[in-house]
Amino acid sequence: MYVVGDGIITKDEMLDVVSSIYDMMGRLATPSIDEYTAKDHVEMVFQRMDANKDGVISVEEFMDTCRRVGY
Ligand SMILES: [Ca+2]
Repeated sequence: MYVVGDGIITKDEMLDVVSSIYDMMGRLATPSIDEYTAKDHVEMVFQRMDANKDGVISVEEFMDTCRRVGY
């Protein structure tokens, strides 16, 4: 997992991260996961992580979410 240098994560960056996670998991898990599902998941996760609803995930919001969900 990476955190970008500007200290915030945009939805596009989140999609990159989640897509690569899904790529990894897709080889390990069933059923196969397609890009549409990854995008849906990004929307869901993004809304959940963006605590102050400013449309980007700050490092603090990111770390809070990681602590909550345990990854
Ligand atoms: Ca935010």
